[in-house]
Amino acid sequence: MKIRLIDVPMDFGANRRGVDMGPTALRRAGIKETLGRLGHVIEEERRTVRVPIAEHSDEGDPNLKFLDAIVEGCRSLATLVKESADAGSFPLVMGGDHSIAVGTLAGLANHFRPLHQTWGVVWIDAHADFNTPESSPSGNIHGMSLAAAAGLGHPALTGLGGDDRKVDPDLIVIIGARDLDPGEKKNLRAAGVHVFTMADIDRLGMAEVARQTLVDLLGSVSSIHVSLDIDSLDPEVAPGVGTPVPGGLTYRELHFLMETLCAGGRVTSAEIVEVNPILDVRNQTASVAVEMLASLLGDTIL
Ligand SMILES: [Mn+2]
Repeated sequence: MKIRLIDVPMDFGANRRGVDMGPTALRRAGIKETLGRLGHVIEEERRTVRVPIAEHSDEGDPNLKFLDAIVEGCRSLATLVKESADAGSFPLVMGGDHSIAVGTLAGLANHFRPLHQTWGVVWIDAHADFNTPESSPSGNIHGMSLAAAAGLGHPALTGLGGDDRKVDPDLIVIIGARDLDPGEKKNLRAAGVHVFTMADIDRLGMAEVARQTLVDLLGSVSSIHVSLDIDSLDPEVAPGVGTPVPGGLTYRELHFLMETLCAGGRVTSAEIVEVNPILDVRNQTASVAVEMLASLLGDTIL
């Protein structure tokens, strides 16, 4: 398979500097070599997603911090993601904070729409990123990106790259959630997004969660996008994240989920976000992220 690496050094959506170095950390952890060894042809997206420097930028509305800078970066990312998918290359977007999903999902929507193809999103995250400016306690846009893709929130985000709704909320599955804001919970219920919380994973086991995701919830779609927020893992496994939440996925649970998604044969794009090397321990979090992506992209035990 052809895989196109797209670097997005974005940190405007989070409240911590450092996540802009995520793509560098993933490269140091050998993402290119690891995926190459699996037999993939790795392409480099050489055009840069323009992200201004935070200290030179104006925060703007405290309920939508750095909206202009994020919209600018996401617009250019949407174009690169669409072009990669149109060219038959698997877009692998390397963040950056999770606000970049606004761009990734807009690009995918613009790719799939003319093909009349149905597609779904598996969002693996400690959070749901389903806030609106009204419900968000922090005003950080990385907590609003999935809602925006589902058509909820500020028009500059929901309308980015075209139509207001990028993804049908019925075809969004969140896995690993354990830290949701009160207004966000209401948004999720009203939209009809399916959420597997950590408690669901405890009760059902990851094998059953993966089965329900692929068969019961996304059985009808021809393509699946995987958005992997590395803070879905327990902070003991992945300490280099801006918003760690205890009680997360084990190394093995996430690995098994990646293997099962791969075996389903319908994953056609992915993004990895929130790797923050300045909060990390010897690049451990980026290394774990690379191992997880390798499993998503065909690495098997036997
Ligand atoms: Mn997230």
